[in-house]
Amino acid sequence: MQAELIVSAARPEQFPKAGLPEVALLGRSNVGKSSLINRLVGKERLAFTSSTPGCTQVINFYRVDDLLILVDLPGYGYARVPREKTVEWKRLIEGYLMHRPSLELSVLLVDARRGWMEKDLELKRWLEFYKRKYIVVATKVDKLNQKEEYRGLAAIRSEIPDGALVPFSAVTGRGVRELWQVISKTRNR
Ligand SMILES: Nc1nc2c(ncn2[C@@H]2O[C@H](COP(=O)(O)OP(=O)(O)OP(=O)(O)O)[C@@H](O)[C@H]2O)c(=O)[nH]1
Ligand SMILES: [Mg+2]
Repeated sequence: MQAELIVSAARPEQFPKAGLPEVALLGRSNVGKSSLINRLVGKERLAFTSSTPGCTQVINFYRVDDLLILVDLPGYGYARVPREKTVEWKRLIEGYLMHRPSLELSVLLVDARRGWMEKDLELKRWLEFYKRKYIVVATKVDKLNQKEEYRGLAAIRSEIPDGALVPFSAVTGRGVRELWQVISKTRNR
């Protein structure tokens, strides 16, 4: 699989020309968006990851095999980001989510241990309101034992209309194949 960064956009004016179908990764800071991208394409250091939340502050567009573009959006819900940054973030993200014609699917990442937080639900309602197609991925499932996982996934599922949820781990690779299947299915519809 070939994957490369095409552009890092700090403002909507810097988005690349819309072309290939795009799949956007959304979720709180530190939930594992960049790690998921790396695992999906099988490259350890394509997207920059960090244990410090708020690491990705721009929208990164990664082209995969001349087939589609994975879009790594900056995470939300990080309290130490100053207020004016939050406003900028909203303009950047909403500018992308509302107006991007090539956006085919949003992947909403939720930490399997924490479940839904208010900001996640806000974003989920927002996607539903604007009729954007999305799927939910529960991240970091490797950190849970069987019982915790069962409970965690059930709690996340309870908020999804059709109950479709992909349990994922960037550490073990669990969910990679299933996520690719979901992505190609939406694309062929
Ligand atoms: N155990 C475990 N750790 C993970 C997993 N995915 C990510 N992490 C860790 O969680 C931290 C954050 O991961 P990132 O991929 O940088 O998170 P992000 O959502 O891109 O964060 P922002 O760019 O700040 O929005 C890093 O320390 C990762 O190593 C996972 O599946 N399992
Ligand atoms: Mg990131």
